[in-house]
Amino acid sequence: MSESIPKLTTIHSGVPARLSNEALAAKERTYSLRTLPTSVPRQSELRLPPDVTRDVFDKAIDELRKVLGKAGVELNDKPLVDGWYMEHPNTHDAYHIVDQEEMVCSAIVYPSSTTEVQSIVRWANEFKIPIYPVSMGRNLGYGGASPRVPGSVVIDLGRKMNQVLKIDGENASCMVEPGVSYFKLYDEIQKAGFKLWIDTPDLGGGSVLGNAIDRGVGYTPYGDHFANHCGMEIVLPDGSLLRTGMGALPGKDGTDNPTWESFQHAYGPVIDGIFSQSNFGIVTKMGFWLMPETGHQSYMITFPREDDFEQIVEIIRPLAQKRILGNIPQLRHAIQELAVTGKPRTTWYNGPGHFPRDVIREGVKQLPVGDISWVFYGTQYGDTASISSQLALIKSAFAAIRGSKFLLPSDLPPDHYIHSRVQVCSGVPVLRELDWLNWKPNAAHLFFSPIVPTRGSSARVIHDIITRLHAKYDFDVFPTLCVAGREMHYIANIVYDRSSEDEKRRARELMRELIDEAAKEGFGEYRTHLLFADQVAGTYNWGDGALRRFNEAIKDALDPNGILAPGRNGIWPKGYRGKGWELVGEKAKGCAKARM
Ligand code: EUG
Repeated sequence: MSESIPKLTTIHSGVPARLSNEALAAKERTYSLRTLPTSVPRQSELRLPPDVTRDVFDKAIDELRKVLGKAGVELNDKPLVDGWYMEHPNTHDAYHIVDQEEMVCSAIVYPSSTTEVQSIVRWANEFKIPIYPVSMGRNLGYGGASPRVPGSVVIDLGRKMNQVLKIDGENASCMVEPGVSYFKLYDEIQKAGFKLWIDTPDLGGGSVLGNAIDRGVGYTPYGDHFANHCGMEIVLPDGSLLRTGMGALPGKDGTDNPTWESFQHAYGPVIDGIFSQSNFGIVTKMGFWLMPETGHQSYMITFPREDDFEQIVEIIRPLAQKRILGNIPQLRHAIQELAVTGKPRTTWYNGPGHFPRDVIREGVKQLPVGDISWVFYGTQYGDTASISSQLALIKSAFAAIRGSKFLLPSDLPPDHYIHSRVQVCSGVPVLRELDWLNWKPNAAHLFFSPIVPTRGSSARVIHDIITRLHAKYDFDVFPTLCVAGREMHYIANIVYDRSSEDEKRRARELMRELIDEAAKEGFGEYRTHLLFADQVAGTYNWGDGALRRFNEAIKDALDPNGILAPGRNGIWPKGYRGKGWELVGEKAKGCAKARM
């Protein structure tokens, strides 16, 4: 099987050489727990775009082949293969929460330049065919590569547009194309010998550009990916090209502006934000700041009682606001200490229903962390003296919690998860987080990701909602909280078995109820799976839907034909509105089967 691990040296989405053994092990474990066949015959034929006949579609595809070449256009008419994280599909959502065949594209196209992206956009306008750009399609847990409107043509930008265009050692910045993964950017920086860090999320296979425009999060001081971008190039829905920030001002003698990757705001309205989590343009280049290498020390603090939760959050708030904490730390529940061992759930529990608290307790007692309820993973940065003064403050603040323990990586065995945290928190992209996926056979995951005030009482409210509803729908609760000084991203990772229609239905119902219950408390999601986008967008309805109307005005102005990613992030072009496309329950238009 090892030769079947895609390598970064042969494909942009591949595994770096340093991780090939780990990747092989991850693949073998995932497949050993799989009961689903690799693929099943398609139930229905090629899924056409809405209101497009096969004849018109074929003619349109012929036209596109003239521009992109035969190999640049691929019909989605073969059996669907879910693959695994490093060999993910661009034909559908590998982590399908509806029928595997429900959210499929009609074709995938592979532009090799911005000019070709512009041609594709003009083609879409001519034939009124919806297009759906993905950078790499690894937005797993949020919809993967699947389009919101079935039958759309997916533009796989990354396959051929995957260059690190620039690394500037002095300015500590870079400019990348959509197909550059964290793995690739890291390798290129090492190869070139720059003493610069990247900022990576928990898994390193995603697109740097794609994650940032979905406003993803990482764990060095540069962890807010969108906040640390600088400069964009965008293909607009009419096929024209735009540069934001200082990039709008041409450099000397036709060069790029010398401060394109240096100053975000430039002059006039800051428009970069409207190209994140939207369907207003296709980002083909994006600049990022890189952090100069520095000293770092990761640590964990464990807490014995479930009820320590509120106090932990109260202690984090001032430490984060004063920037004593070095990064966005993660607070995890003890059950994650079991999950990140990579062992299946049945190692500890074979009974019915969700994982009982006393079984978590018995499980963690056997681990080096012992009988705990919560774990805080933090990292401090700088020289030895400043790290030790920061740590003194942090230790004394958390010492207020009886029975809390402070541990360094050197206090834990070499196979403990903390060593993976050390890498992530110093900008080294990894694969370790995949171990969660051995929890169940055929496992897939879905994230519920509300924003909640960094306040003990609010933390309790959201945690109780999440715990109660997970119990109602029979799912184990995996809380990971990324806690900042004023708000926290509470990420509840719903792990479900893709072979079970019943689990998928329960996962959907759980999500829908979570979104509604959280919204009643004023908590909204920072990001969501594309099938919940309408519902989440609908909760941001202050002023009788003022934000939705504003987004629609922009959408209609920029994309009058409604060809670009209709429905993404709950923004529908005028041609789709009020026709039943919005999905807030189990049914919506455009779906082959009644049940979504
Ligand atoms: C995680 C964090 C996220 C997210 C999805 C997953 C972490 C998983 C902070 O954002 O959106 C361990």
